[in-house]
Amino acid sequence: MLRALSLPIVLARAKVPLHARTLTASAPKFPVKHQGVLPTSQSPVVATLQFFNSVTGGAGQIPTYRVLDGIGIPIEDAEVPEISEEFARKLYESMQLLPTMDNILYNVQRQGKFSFYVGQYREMGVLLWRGFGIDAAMAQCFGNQDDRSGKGRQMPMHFGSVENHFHTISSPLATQIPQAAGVGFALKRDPERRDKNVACVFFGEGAASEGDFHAGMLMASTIPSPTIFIARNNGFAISTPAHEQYHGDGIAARGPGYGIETVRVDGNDILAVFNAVKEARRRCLESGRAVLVEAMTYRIGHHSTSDDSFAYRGRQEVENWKKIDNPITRFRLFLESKGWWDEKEEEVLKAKLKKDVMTALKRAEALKRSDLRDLFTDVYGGEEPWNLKEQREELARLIKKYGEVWEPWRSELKRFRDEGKKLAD
Ligand SMILES: Cc1ncc(C[n+]2csc(CCOP(=O)(O)OP(=O)(O)O)c2C)c(N)n1
Ligand SMILES: [Mg+2]
Repeated sequence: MLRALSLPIVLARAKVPLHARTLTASAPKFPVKHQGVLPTSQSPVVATLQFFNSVTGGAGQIPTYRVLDGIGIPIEDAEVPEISEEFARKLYESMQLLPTMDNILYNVQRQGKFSFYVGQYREMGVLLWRGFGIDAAMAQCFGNQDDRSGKGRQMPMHFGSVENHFHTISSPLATQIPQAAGVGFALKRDPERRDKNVACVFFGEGAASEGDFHAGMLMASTIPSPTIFIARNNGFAISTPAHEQYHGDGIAARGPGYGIETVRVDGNDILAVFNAVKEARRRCLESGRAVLVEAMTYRIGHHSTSDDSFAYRGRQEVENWKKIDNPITRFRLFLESKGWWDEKEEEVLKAKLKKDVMTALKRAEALKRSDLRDLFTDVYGGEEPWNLKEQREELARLIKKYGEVWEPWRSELKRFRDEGKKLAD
């Protein structure tokens, strides 16, 4: 460091690699008049004392990209993506499926049929779009024998799917972020997948306050790793409003600090999200580097079944948000303007989705849980470690002693496919 500082200031602009030059396109606008650059960076040398607290250098906030206005009409100069009627209808149907599931599962949890429901895990939509299926989602929530995500060992809503390339959701906030940077890097190292696949990670604006967010971004920018970071800024981390979570310009402002291409998008505008993420993916693949997308939205529901959000926000505020910028209504109005949708189809779809979800629910409810033995499998590779062996044997001993004679255990055991009989070696 000292040696670098004592070097004479180089007046000619340093030759910078192509990726560095493209990444500086979104950097702050520095004064035009400058006297060369430092020998160790592209930072222009100026005689004016100036402080910066945001990537825009005081020129205002990072803009939000939008295609549709609040009533589904493309805004001036917006580029409407070329999507077919079939594709657009599929998008709309998937958008409607998610709240249908939310409503029904929320009530089911309230009836005590499973432990917990967390409505803000919007990633279920990604899985449903990829064909995970309502049955698989229900099986996971009930933790029954058809639960391929985790054989009933995860909390409800913690999906995972090998077929759909979806890493299992985990509750500790932000742990997925550095993992994703690692996955992106691994994809790049694999000759079969290099230049074809990227990693994509979702997290809330609250999770972006964790150290793991910064570790993941730094890692992805330095390795570098083709990873798309998608921050869902829904205004709340449970009860903490966004304005108490950060002082800067949201999550997007952090991207350029890491030299990461960044875009802020209206998360309630599906066409804007579609364009932004498609372009993010293209850039990610082309440069082999990370991209950050901040999607702005508002959490209409409570955080989870353990939360009553009216303790910290007004009912009217929520009611207003349901109407303003409602992503489903906006897209529906767009479809109607194209002649791709009408009131009748809306009714038919809603009835069908409700029926599909109820059928899946009844099916999932009736199924047994996986083998109790599965509690001890798949945790580690290779031989069963001594501590798991010890715990498994103890449970087997207790079941032998109380399983038949103590009613709570007798009825509970019947809910498992093996009724706890496979526990012993
Ligand atoms: C490390 C860690 N700390 C605290 C929690 C408790 N917790 C669960 S969700 C949540 C808020 C998350 O907010 P955000 O990332 O904005 O996601 P949102 O719920 O809005 O989708 C908190 C604090 C946790 N799961 N993990
Ligand atoms: Mg949030």
